[in-house]
Amino acid sequence: MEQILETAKKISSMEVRGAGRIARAAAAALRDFAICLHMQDAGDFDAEMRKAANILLATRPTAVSLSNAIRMVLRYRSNDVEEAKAAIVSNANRFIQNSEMAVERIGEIGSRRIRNGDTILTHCNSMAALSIIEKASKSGKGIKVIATESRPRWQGRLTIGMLEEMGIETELIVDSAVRSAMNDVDLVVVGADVITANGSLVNKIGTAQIALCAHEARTGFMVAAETYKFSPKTIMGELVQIEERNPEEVLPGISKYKHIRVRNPAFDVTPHNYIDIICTEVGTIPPEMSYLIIKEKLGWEMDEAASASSASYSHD
Ligand code: RI2
Repeated sequence: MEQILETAKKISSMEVRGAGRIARAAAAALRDFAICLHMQDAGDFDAEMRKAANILLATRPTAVSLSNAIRMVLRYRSNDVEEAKAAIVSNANRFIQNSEMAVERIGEIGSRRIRNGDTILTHCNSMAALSIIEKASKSGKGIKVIATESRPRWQGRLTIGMLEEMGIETELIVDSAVRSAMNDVDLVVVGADVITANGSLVNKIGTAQIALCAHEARTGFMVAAETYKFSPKTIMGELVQIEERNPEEVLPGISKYKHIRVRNPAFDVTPHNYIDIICTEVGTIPPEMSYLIIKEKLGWEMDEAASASSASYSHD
């Protein structure tokens, strides 16, 4: 269980971060854990795998990519430990490969909506959003990017590092400069932690105010989201839990204040009517079609979504 705890620590401390990356890290950790488990009894094996899954699930409560990845990896039915292991290894490898391919494909599809000379605003550090920007630039379109700092974890600094590598002209702004920058923006492109059944977006804190500004300025707002970022649980009416992180991330040394409370929600909710398009690996969709992605692409049955709504995780 040591490797699982190690991966869990990296995910909760955000050493490994980004909804896609954490999903792939969890899939790889479960695969490696299964390979190392030496047990004869299938029931004991299942119980250990469930325990490992629950540890990983508890790390970042908002990102549905994590629970979707874990459910895909642990989709097996066998009373034979070796057969179960083989299924887990193959499921995990397939998930990781598909996830990487999805990011590439999103880049190809989404970049078609970017025109030569466009200025793109992006928030936080999303591999899916950056894939779109990179593909647009590589296809010869002269583009400029405005990147937000993304307080309190400064993921914008990761983004500008990557844009620097790509050779793309970039401006870094503080999060609160978004409205004054918006008049120069042609398209906002952001990633996703969760897309709900009604097409709303849960993404890095600050995304909702960017969407509001874009809406008011009549600027397009595109979301880059692999299909495993869509939440089956929301079909059953469940609300997305917003992760509240350690206040120290916002105000180091907070304990010296007696009357000050710091809130540190990691994500916010952007209503679907502020989103023009969601770019997935199976094509661009209006947010209103999110329900169909959950039903048809993720292939979740209603009873499965219902059981995922219960407090504890369980595999097939
Ligand atoms: P990709 C990140 O969350 C950001 O909110 C980003 O928009 C989202 O994951 C998707 O990232 P965090 O881990 O999967 O920084 O597109 O809290 O890389």
